[in-house]
Amino acid sequence: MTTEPGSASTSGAEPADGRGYDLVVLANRLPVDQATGPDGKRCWQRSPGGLVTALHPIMQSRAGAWAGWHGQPETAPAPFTHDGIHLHPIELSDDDVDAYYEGQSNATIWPLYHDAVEQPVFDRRWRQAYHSVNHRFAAAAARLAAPGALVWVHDYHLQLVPGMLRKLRPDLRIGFFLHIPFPPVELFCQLPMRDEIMRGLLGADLVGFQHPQATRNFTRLAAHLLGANHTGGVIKHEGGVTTAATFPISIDVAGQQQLAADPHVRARAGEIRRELGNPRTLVLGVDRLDYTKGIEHRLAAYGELLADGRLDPADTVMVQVAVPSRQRLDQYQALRERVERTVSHVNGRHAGIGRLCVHYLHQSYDRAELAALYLAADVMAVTPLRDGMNLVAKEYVATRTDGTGALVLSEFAGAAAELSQAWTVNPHNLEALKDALAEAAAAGADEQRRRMQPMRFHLRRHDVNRWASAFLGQLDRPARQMPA
Ligand code: GDG
Repeated sequence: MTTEPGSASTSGAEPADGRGYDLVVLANRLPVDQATGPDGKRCWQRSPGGLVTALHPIMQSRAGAWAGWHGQPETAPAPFTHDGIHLHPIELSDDDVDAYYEGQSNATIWPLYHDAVEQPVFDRRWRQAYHSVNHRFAAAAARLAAPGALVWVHDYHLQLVPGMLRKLRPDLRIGFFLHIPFPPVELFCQLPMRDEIMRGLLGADLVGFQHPQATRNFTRLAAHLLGANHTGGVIKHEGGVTTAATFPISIDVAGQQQLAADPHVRARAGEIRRELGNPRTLVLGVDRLDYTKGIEHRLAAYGELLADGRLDPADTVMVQVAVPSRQRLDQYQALRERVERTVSHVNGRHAGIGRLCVHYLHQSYDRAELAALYLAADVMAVTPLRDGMNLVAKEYVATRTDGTGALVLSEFAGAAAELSQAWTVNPHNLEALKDALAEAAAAGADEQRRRMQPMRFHLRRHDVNRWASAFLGQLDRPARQMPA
């Protein structure tokens, strides 16, 4: 569904009774993107993605509001209603985008929280911007929330918000969910903002993580840095109580299965295989072009398998979708150059006329095309060096409704805790990665089904709706009912 920016239909963002909203979601981005409609006019379109899909029905039934950036460094549009959700754009200037978003969020916190697989950059100016943008979000939530409302804050961009909001509105129940890993004490302590971030997070009643290791890292840090007491995930600090718990995110499994059954998607999967010359083995990678995703490790392993003769370049093809991401940052530009060099190296050595070994696609695709790729792929290679969850792995499993397909999955993806029947691997161990890819490529349909079936069973019971209800259900519980 689309709505014109600034049109009359966008009014009514404030509740008529002026009481405020019972559920407020804060995330760096609003759940809509600006697009051009069929009539050539600018409009808003719901963003793709599980978070939006999961929260949509809950937001509608609870009279929810969502505050976030609309994606352009310019004056924020007036609040508007889209698809039954009240949207409140938060303004970011050019400098904010530079310092809060690209700097502190994506050049300091992102690499540090991912095991510092790239060197985090520290800059005082970015920290000031992070503080001031976080305050802008907290102030917006304080204005929007009804008395006693639930406020759900998302991700590493907004870690100071719970503490700031607690001061502004002590009546609220505040939840925070971190979509990325939470690092161990030794790494976190490098952060010049470490105390401020911990105090910010401890402003929440409930802090959720993707993986039990992240939850443990957080409770240990609270004790180590701030001397907080903790038992069984319940942290007591300066008169407040925060529960830390694990809520592994998931996908819209039913929606993914529907896509997998769509005749157009199935036909497209067949067409993709034909266009690739009907290979015996199609290996697929789908990632944002990010240094955490282990794309180089995967390409190196694949190249060596071709060179060793363990995979035959005449009947094996790899498709690597590398969705453009954070392109203004130096580390991402350097990664792109390295990946593109490796792709041409593998193709230069093993391709033939009219027969590539690696199809590298630095583009983004719609969900139907991705689903067709998942259906077409014999082996799905998900090899991050560190990943909060990795939804691509779950999407692949959910799409393979006939139980075929082989998932090679890094043990450093949060998803590995649930998808344990995959070929799990340490992507830093090149020989192990080569073995996992070769074994997955050689697996017969029985072996594939034996592994896929329990993973599919698990996902059907743990979809994104269950994730959202579990988090909000726990947040909604009065504090005295929290485990002591
Ligand atoms: C962060 C954490 C955590 C991919 N290409 C296209 C496209 N996608 C979709 C996939 C998938 C999503 O993007 C990627 O999610 P991931 O989980 O794999 O990775 P991050 O972007 O790094 O997400 C991660 C996640 O948050 C959720 O908590 O799992 O660990 O890093 O759904 O299908 N979507 C479209 N076009 C594409 O070309 N529309």
